[in-house]
Amino acid sequence: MKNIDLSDSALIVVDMQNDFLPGGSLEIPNSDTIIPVVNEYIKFFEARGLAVIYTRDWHPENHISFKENGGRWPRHCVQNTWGSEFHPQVYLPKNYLVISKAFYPDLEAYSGFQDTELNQKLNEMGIKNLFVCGVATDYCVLNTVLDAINLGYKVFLLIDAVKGVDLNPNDSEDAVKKMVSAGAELLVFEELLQTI
Ligand code: VGL
Ligand code: ZN
Repeated sequence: MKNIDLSDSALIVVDMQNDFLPGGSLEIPNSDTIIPVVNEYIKFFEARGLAVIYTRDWHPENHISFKENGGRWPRHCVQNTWGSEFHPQVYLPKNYLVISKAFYPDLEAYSGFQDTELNQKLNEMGIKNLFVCGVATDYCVLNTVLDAINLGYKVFLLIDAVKGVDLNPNDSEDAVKKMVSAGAELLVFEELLQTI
């Protein structure tokens, strides 16, 4: 059994938006399979009065990451469109915080900390431990986790509730290795349940 102190903890749900799920423009294969366990985590945190924070990719139409603008991705998560909305099956508790990122046309931002108020909000709430789930393991989850560790947070990567793009077959696996060697601890929902 792992020794996990849930005080000063927050759940970070990364980019669970329509465009990253099946039927979206940057569909991540099988990403819908993590929705039930993502929801379990959200309900677990909500039930204990712990913070739940959702990041969202929030691009302007002329974003640099789109193929039409010279980038590598199909147009996705354009502000105030269906694609950027949270997937309807992803549970939203009564109280939650949304952090929008990658909203400058000329800047890619995979990390939820880049050009956002996320670190400041977490400091205000006295959060020290972050539990991270969502998509994509090899982009936004990876960069959010690495930034969090560099900022001094203890990070638990919820390995049963992440999914990657895998443009190259091992990208997600490599990303997990990078996060673990940087100091992230892997956790599955069953282990979290055992802490109570
Ligand atoms: C992401 C690719 C492009 C992500 C965002 O949320 O991981 N991936 N934009
Ligand atoms: Zn994006």
